[in-house]
Amino acid sequence: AADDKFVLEIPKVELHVHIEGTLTLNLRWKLTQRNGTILRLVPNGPELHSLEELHAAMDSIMPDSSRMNNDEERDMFFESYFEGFQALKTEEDYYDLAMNYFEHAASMNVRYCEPFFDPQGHTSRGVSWSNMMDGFRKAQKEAEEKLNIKSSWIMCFLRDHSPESATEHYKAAQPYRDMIVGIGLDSCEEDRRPSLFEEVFAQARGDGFKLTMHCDVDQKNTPKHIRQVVSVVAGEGTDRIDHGLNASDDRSLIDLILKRDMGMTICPWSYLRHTTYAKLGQRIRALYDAGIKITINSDDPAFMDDCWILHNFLLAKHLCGFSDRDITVLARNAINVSWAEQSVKDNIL
Ligand code: ES4
Ligand code: ZN
Repeated sequence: AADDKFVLEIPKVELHVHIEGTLTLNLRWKLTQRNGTILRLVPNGPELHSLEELHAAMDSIMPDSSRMNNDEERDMFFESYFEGFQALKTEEDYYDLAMNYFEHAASMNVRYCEPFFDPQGHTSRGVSWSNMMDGFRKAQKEAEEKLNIKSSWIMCFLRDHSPESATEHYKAAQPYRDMIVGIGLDSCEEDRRPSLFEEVFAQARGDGFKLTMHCDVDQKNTPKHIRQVVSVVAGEGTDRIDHGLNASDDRSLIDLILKRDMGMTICPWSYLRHTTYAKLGQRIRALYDAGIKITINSDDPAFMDDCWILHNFLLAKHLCGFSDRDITVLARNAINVSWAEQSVKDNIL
């Protein structure tokens, strides 16, 4: 539609996208063929022998076709997400993964991004830091030169792994610190409160990294987790919240987030499996109307019907009735709460 042209063309900043969640089925098939690895959708699932079988397997677990409840669905998502990691081995694989994302993002006029990566999901399979980071770095440089898209990485710790593992990975990443702007926390939140990771986050803050943490939507204890992320972890809370949509139901949380002027990364497509369109629109709108600097992002496009940042902007627009002026505010929010250098921020919109 003609009015979608504005949403496509506005220069964007993306702050919540898991690079492993951008592994499209086409690319996964290509890497699997190249490396001769076994392809499955989930750890104990049947071996898949063609791109068509991979597509069919993914379709069979997509939320709208399923009879699963929220917990089962979340577990199925994580199983399939981490199984995708199996396709990634060589430096070239990591280059291809990152380049594929940068190309999608550039085509939607993303000018700067801060993608997440999950090192523990790679080192645990015996992949070296240099394969991972050198591949990412090569893609990052090429994307800046050829696609006009700048980037800096956010290293996430898997919250279902131990705090000790997080600390080990934090130390091991130091040779690559020039590529990494922030530290995040992701993976399955069940019984894994943010403050378990206080120590490593405090150290990262002391070393000059920015901090953010996932508070997934409608999990057990979500409001408690949001409160820790805002005001407890690393002494004064983190710098941004990833998701955190439940704050919309709690005026005291909204006030805390406003007081600290924290950004929130919202990924509308990710929430469709939890909720109705009306409720989702209301929640996003409540945060926006309260004046919180929310941003629109894609999360895991390859696991979400191939919906990238543009589709998430369009979904937010239709759910919340955002005008072009609102879209501009959202795009500007992402610039403001990004961790780019001021000179980069000044040259986006
Ligand atoms: C994630 Cl949707 C979601 N939640 C938590 N961690 C994640 N990692 C990748 N996608
Ligand atoms: Zn996420």
